[in-house]
Amino acid sequence: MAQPESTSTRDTRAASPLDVTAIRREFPILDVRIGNKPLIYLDNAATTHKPQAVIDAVQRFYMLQNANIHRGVHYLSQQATDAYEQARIRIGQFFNAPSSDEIIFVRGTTEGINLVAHSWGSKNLREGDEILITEMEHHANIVPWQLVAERTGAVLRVAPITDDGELDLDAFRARLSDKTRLVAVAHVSNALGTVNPVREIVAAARAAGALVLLDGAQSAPHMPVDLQKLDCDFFVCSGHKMYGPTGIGILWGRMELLEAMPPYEGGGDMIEWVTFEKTTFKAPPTRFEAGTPHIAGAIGLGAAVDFLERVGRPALAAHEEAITAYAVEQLGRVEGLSIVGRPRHRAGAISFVLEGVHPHDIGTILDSEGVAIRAGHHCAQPLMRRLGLNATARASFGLYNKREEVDALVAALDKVRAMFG
Ligand code: 7TS
Repeated sequence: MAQPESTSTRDTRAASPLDVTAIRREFPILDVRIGNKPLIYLDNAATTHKPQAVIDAVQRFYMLQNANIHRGVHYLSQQATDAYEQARIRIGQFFNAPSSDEIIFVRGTTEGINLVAHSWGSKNLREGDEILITEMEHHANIVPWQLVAERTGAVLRVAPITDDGELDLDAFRARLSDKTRLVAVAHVSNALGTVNPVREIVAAARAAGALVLLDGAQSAPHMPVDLQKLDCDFFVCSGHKMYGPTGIGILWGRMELLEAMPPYEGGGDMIEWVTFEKTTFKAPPTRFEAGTPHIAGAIGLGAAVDFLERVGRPALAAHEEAITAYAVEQLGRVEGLSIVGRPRHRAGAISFVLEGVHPHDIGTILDSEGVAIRAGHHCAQPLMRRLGLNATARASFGLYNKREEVDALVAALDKVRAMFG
């Protein structure tokens, strides 16, 4: 397909040192055809595809290393344990965690937040204490706090966003007080693509004496994440959104906080000593990994971070920034289309509505053109309410997307418009 000239100040080809054609060859699923059309996959905020290296790592585990971990003295058990623990070390390095013992394997972002809410929340929250979130949170960063607030008598407070879909920093600061125990914020909004100002958020929270949990589900796939620079207290993300397997993710927490936190679930592996009267628990991370974990998933996530290191996160971020800017510009030209949210700093996702067409109809018609996007409330119903919408259509980008795919999206949207004339 011919590439149209862009009027964008950022040219993807010039700005991107990524060899997207070569990268695409590493993703077998990108060859799948939807009917007789090539797959145009723009639903990366929901989940990303897996490169061959990740698929191979998972397959290699089941073919050559499969055994339960931490328990056996036999060869395979030691192989499996080594591979699992090596993955933890590599993931710790990838995020520049002070120690890989601070990396806890969980099912994903949702479980990571629930773990903190249950374990840290139940121990530290008292009646009248406050948890501060924002209007743009995913349900995974709302509901666990509501549940712990109900149990403890703590209060959930919400910082508003501006009409551009950015956090209103002054209002955020105004909601902080000596009652605020924890601030829980999306690093990047899944619905709007807004990149939140972490430095300012952390500084303000610290000044109020509150801890900060960052929901990194939508940042870890798109930008370098350096936990020591971010200076937050907890960070959670999902493997499946960063080119790794489903059912695995990480919770990172500062060791002094983790050490003081009670277990989240009880069972095998997390104990030191059990009697019917009393049980003592291992140190983190094992204390928080009861039962047989997703061993293959952790190893697959290790392969995913190796893949991202090889590609290079600054290059990936530059490529995605350019393609997203190009998409904002091209979508802006579609008659009757409004982009929802105009954040100054955006990563990965663009939400939009088309006059007179329900987002679900947009999604269905685009699907018949081979274009996969998402339509709905994006698990952010309070945000939709704030925006006065029931739903949006959302295109979200990954490192393998190219300009021609944005052009195909726009061409398919023109067909939608023609149908609804
Ligand atoms: N937080 C954010 C910011 C997210 O985008 C998501 C998933 C989650 C938490 C939950 O992640 P999980 O892996 O535990 O499910 N977001 C989306 C989405 O935007 N479309 O599908 C899932």
